[in-house]
Amino acid sequence: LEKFKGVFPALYACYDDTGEISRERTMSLCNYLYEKGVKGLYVGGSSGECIYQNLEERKATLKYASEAVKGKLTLIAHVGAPSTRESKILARYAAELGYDGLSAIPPIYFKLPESSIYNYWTEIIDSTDLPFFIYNIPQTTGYSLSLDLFKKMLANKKVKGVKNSSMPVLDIERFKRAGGDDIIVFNGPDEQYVAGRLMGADGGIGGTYGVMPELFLKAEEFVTSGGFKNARAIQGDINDIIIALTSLNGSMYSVIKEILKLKGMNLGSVRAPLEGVSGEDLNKVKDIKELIDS
Ligand code: HMN
Repeated sequence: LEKFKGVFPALYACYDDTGEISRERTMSLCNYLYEKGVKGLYVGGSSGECIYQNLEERKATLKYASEAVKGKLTLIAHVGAPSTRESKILARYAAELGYDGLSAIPPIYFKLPESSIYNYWTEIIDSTDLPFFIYNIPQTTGYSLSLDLFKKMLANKKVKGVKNSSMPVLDIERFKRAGGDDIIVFNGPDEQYVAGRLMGADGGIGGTYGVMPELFLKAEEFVTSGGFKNARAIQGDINDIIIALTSLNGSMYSVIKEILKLKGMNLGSVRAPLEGVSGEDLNKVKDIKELIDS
């Protein structure tokens, strides 16, 4: 499981100027993050705007990321989709491409009982031989993974852990305690990376890593070496930046993409209904970039 321990940026959706998935831009973002020294990538998650893309588009992104960094970075494919059928198509495709692991949110839109969530994840898991990581993100799905269902899922040997984006760090401790060294727990809330690591997370997957990979890699280094005072200081810097990123109009991902544009990496914009940055706020983007660079 060593290859799943560390800093995993959640890959941003990369579009061309007409809003279509861009092979070139996806590959250059993957290469950029590889050169920064991250451990792996989480492809097609929230930051990948998965829910606003059709199957062909999601397959294209999975393919381009693997073309860029397969064998160099650990690749996890997020395959959660509205139906079980579509999720399995994505899962099998990721396996064909040679991905290292799979992940999925619980079913969305209809509020389904835990038995349906169990069946959904199990059908995805049964469709390939890949290790599977549950994606717990109650803020967006409305379902908060229970310890009961987690333990039930762990009975399946292909379930190798959870990407936990719920805010209580206690959840990370409980999930890690339930699976110990046999599983990987990924910290989800970037604002609590250091806390998550201390409470048992083996690393993290995050939506803001891509715009400031150096800071998360540094925080990781300090946590590993036991330099907690320094780790906390970096977490503070990270949190100033996250608060700034989420203070403008437009989605956080559009703010991030504007910053990356200023750094010379054009990933296009975000897909509606996510909104771009506009007006006065475009000037503020420059200040946030400076905050990151300082
Ligand atoms: C992904 O799936 O693409 C992200 O990793 C999701 C991730 O856990 C984010 N959580 C939410 O969006 C609720 C965080 O990285 C989040 O963006 C960050 O903590 C800033 O609030």
